Amino acid sequence: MLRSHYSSEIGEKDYEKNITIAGWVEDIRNLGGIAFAVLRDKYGRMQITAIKKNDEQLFKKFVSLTRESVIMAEGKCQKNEKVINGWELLLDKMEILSMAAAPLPMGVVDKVNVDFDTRLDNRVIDLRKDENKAIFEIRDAFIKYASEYLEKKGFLNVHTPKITAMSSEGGTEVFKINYFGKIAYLVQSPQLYKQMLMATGFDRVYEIAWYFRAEEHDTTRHLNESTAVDIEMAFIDSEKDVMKIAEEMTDYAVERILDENSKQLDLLHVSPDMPSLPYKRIRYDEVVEILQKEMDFKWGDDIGTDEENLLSKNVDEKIYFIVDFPLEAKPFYAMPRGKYARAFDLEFNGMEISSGAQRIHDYKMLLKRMEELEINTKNFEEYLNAFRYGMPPHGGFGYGIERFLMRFLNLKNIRECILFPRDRKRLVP
Ligand code: AMO
Repeated sequence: MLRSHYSSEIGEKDYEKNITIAGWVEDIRNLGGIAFAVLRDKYGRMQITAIKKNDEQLFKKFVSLTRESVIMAEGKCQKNEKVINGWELLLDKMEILSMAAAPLPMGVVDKVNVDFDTRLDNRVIDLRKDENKAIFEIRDAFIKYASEYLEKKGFLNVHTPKITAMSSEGGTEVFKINYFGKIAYLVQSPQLYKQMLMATGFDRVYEIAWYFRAEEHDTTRHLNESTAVDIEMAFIDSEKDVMKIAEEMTDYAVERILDENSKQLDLLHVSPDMPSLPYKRIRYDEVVEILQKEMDFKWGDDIGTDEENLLSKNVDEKIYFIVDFPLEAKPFYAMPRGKYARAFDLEFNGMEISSGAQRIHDYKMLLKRMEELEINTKNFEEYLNAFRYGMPPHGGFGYGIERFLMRFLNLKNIRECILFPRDRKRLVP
């Protein structure tokens, strides 16, 4: 037996014909002489009807099915106006591919709300729900369209190491691992490598990157393992060239998702209306003025969650850049402009979804900056070497995929946007 159709492929042409469908038994009702099951596959659902008097053995096997068992069913496709889609399969033959244990740890179609931890503990079953699948279909679309945009703009897709002996770029704790007796780290971002690649002549690179951060946060917006679209581009004039890519990439991906993924957006009840380009730019100095009206905030302070929330209440746009940060607020590699850094954050409904900068490309200037910040340059020798033999001006950004999705889809917890979240307490499944 082999699947001949997905439920969604069945149409007028198939009525009265023999078809084979396969999937999960979502629900089963035995009315004595007749029984009905709803079979769910990747694209939808279809009713299977079994009649006792047609084949008693088959009927017995059919009604013994537990919810969420996996079957392959063959039979005639017939019209039935009373059921989903207007057709049903009149069962003729059935193969049980996997009988599901009962009871289920959580339901797939039940309207009962289970708590988030139970959902994550049973993520495989949780992901059978249409609305949860839809998040990952949009996630796939976002990555596809962001990549499509970057490819069109001449960016090369790369993969940099995730295990490194080099020190991290700073600003966060990293995971230490034992690498054949040597100390190594899981990278916090591809930062150092993507900059090194600017000395190769690739000019423009991007990576769908993994970030590993040993932060002790336990919030709805932090993960210890997260993903990002990272880019780096050479021969730029300033950070403005990088910001243009960030906003155009967002706009392109959103437009494509709106065109192609209306089914998923409807399921998630979202109709995102994004502002047109260019996105608003707010200088850090203006941010200080806005915040000082309502809270204790000094020039140079970090913009944390409370500050971001307050700021977004005072800014009309839902997505905007914060620019001209104090130099001290940004990592050592950010290009200075007086007391400011040529750096930016992209905020989406009061949460940072991306940050980037023009970087220092001059070897001596970079050394000086690292020394000012009392960074041990010995730990960065390989990185620094890349700046000694010809490094063009460059910049880039890291763009959190889960953060973007959380905001774009109005989800309350970032864990909704990654298949198997890793947080302080969760290492399984
Ligand atoms: P940053 O540390 O700001 O910058 O990270 C870039 C983006 O990655 C996402 N992000 C996270 N998402 C979920 N959980 C986390 N713990 C987490 N940490 C970061 C955010 C953030 O905006 N190297 C620089 C980028 C660059 O300059 O190119 C960097 O890593 O959306």
